[in-house]
Amino acid sequence: MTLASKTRNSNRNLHLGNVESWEKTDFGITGKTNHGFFTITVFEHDTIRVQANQEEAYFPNPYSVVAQPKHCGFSIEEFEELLVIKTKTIEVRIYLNPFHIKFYDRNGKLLNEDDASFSISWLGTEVTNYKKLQPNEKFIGLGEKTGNLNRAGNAYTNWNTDYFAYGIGDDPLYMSIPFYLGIHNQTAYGIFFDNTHKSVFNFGASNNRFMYFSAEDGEIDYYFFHDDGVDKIISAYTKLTGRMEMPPMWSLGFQQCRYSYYPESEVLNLAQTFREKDMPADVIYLDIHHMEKYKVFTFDNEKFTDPKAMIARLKEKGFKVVVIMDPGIKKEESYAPFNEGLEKDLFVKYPDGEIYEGQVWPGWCAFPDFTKEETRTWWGEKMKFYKDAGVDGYWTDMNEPASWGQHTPNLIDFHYEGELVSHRKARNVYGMQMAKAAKEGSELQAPNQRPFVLTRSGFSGIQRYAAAWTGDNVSSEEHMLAGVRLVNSLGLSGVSFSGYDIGGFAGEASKSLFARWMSIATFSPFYRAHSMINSCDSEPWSFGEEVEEISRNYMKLRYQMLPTLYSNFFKSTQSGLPIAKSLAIDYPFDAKVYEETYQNQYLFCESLLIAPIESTKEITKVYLPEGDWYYFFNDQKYSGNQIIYVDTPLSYLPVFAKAGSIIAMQSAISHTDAPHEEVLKLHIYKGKGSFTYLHYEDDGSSKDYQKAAFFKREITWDSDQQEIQFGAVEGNYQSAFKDIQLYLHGIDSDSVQMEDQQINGHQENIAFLGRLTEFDPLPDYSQPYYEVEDIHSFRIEHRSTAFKIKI
Ligand code: NBV
Repeated sequence: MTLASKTRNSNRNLHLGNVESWEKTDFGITGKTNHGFFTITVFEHDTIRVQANQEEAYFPNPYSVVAQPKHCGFSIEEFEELLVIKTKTIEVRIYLNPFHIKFYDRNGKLLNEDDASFSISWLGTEVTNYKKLQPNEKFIGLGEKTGNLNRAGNAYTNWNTDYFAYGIGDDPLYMSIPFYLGIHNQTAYGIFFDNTHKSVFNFGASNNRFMYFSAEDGEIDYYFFHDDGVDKIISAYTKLTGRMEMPPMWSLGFQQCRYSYYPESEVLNLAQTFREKDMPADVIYLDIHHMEKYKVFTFDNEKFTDPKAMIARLKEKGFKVVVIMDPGIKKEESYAPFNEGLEKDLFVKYPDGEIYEGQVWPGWCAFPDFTKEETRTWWGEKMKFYKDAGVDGYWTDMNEPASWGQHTPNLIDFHYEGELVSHRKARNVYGMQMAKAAKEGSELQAPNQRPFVLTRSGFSGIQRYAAAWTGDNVSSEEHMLAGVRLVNSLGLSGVSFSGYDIGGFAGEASKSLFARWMSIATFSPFYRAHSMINSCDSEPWSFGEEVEEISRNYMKLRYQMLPTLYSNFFKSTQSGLPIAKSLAIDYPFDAKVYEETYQNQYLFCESLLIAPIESTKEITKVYLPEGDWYYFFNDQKYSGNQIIYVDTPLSYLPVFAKAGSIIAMQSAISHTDAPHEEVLKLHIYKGKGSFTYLHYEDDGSSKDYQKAAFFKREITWDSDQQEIQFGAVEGNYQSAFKDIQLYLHGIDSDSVQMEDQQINGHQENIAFLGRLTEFDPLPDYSQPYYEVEDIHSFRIEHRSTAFKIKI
C-alpha cells in the first residue's frame, strides 16, 4: 500500500493547503482549501477574525467574545493567487497557494505574516498557526505568566493550574489569557487565540524561524488587532472581550486576609486594631475555616456563633466582609447543596452519567458544572445564605478547578452551554464561569449593589466578572517583583483589577520585605495582605514599630489618592486600559523599558512612575523615559531618557510624578466610607503643552451611576495660556468636595486669578516627607531625608459650572 492510499498520517504535519474556492460574505470571505475550510471576518476596522477548521463547521468559544462584527466599510480586491481585504486601518493579504496570510498597515508596513509553508497546520488533533519572527520582535502580554516583560525566546502553556508556592519562572499558573502583542519596526499588533483547549504560545523558543500558537484540539479562531498604539490595541481587545464594571469603592481600599482568621473574637479584634492603630482598611476576609467541615454555604457555629452580629459590628467599624467560596461540594447525604445538585443535575459527570468526584478540602466532592446556566443560577440563589449574614464580597478560590492529585480525568463531561464537551475544552473556562456565577449571584441577592468578586482562575473575558489575584506566591524579594510583572502583564491583557498577596502567602516575610511590599502594593490596583496557615502574624503592625509606621504612611497615601484611583478605575471601565501600566504601553519602542533592570517599572494611574525595588537595596537605578519627571517626595525635577541613581531607604519607594499630569487627592481617611475634609487636592505637575485629567465621582456603591448619577469633568492644564480649565460637569451627582486646593509643582506663582477674584497663595512644604504633612513616609523618629522644594498652593471654592483659573 502506498502512503497516499493510507488514511492520513496524523504524525506528519498537515497544512491547510491550497484554496480551491472562496466567496464573499457580509463581513469578509469564506472558502475551502484542499484540507479544510477558512473564514476571514472584518470585525471592526482594527479587528480581523481568522477561522479555520478541517470540517465545514466552527465551534466557537461561547464565553469570551461579547462583541458582534460591525459594518465598518472594507474592500476586497482579487489578484492572481491573492485576495486583499482593506479596512481603514489594516490590509490583509490572503495568499491562495498555499493558504497563508500577511497583515500590513495602511502605509504598507508589514505587521505580521504566516510562515508560508506551515501557516495553519494540524498534527493529529493539534492545531497550530505559525507566524514568522520579525527582526527584533518583542512580545508582551499573555496575562498571568511569569518571566520577563518581553516574552521573546520563551514558550508558555495555557492550562489553568493550582500551583502552591510557584517559582518565579514556573508555568502554567491559575489563569489563561491567550492574548499577546507583538512589537517591531516601530509598530504593534495584537493576537487573541480564542481556543479554550490547552494551548501553547511559543515566541521563538528552541527555534529561530517562527512563533506559533497551538491548541491540543479545536480550531484556529484568532483575532488580529492593529491600530496606532499599544493602548488602542488593548482597547480593541477589551472591546471584543469586555471590560470591568465599576467596582465598589471599598474594594479599592486596604484588605486584610489570612488563612484563616477565627474565631469571631479574633476577627473583631483585628478590625479594632486597625482602627486603634490608625491604619486605614476596608475589608476582612473569611477564609476556609469559617465553614463547617469546609462545606460551602455554611458557617462553623463553634468558631462563629453569630456571624450576622459579627458582620454587623464590623460594618459599624467601617469594614466589609468577603467570604471564600470553593467549588467542591462535599459528598454528604444530609448536605442540602449536594442533594440539590444531584436532583437538579447540576454536577460534572462521567460520560456514563455517574457523578465525577474529586478530593478537596471537604473530602470527596462533586463539582458544580458552571458551564451550565442552571448551575450558575442555582449557585447565585444559594448565595442568599451569605447575603443574609451581611457579606458584601465573594472570593472564588480553587476554581481551576483544583483537586488533590492535580490530574482531573480528561473524559469528564461539561455542558459548555449545550455543546457537551470534555474537560480538555472546558477546564480553562471553568473558573471564569464560577466567577460569573458569583457576580450574578451577588447581583441577584442585592440588585442595586455593585458586586465584588475576587477570583484565582480565569480566561479571556474574566475582567467582566471579577478582580484577580496571583495565587499562592512566596515571601521573597524576587516574588515581590515577579508579582508586579504578573499584575502588569494581566493589565496588558485586559485584566485591570488585580494584585498579589502582600508579604507573600507561603513562607514568612522579613521586616524589610513586608515594609517594601506594602509600599509597592500601595500602587497596585488590588491591595490585600494575605498569608498561609501556621505562618507568623502578618498584619501590618506585626513586624515592629518601624514597619508599622512605614505601612501606615503608605496606607494613608493610598487613601489620599482615592480620587485619582477611582477616576482611573472609571477610565479603565471605558477604555479597557490598565491602572498599573507597564511602560511598554506608553513607550513601546523604547528598548530600555524591556531591559531586565527596568522591566518592572510601570505607570500607576497614568501619572506616577513606580520603580519597584528589593527591600535589601539601598540604592537603585531607575530609567526615566521621555519627558520630565518629579521625584514624588521632594519635587526634584529630572529630565527623561536617562538612567538615574536613587537612594532607596526602606521608607522611600522610588516614585516619580510625570511632568504634564494632574493627581487628585483628598485628606487621609480610615476607610472609604469615612468622611474626608471635602477638599479636592489637585497636584499639577508642569509639563509641556496641555494635559487633561478626567475626574470622576459617584456614590461608590450602587448602580445608580449607570443612570447618570455621577459627577464627571475634565480638568486641563494649558501651559500656553497658563491656566487651569475646569470643564463642564456631566452627570447629576453632587461632588463630595466643597473646596479645591491647588498645588502647583514646577509652576512659579504666588497668586492666581479666578474669574474676578484674586487668590493669594502660600509656599508650602507639601511634598510627602516634610513633617508638616500627613503623607510623611518616614517613621516619626527618623530624620527627613530630602530637602523639599517650595510649592505654591491655593484654596478655591469648588464649582459645578465650568470655570478657569489664570496663573
Ligand atoms: O483557602 C485556603 C487557601 C487560600 O488562603 C489561598 O489564598 C488560596 O490561593 N487556598 C489557596 C487553598 C490552599 C492553599 C494551600
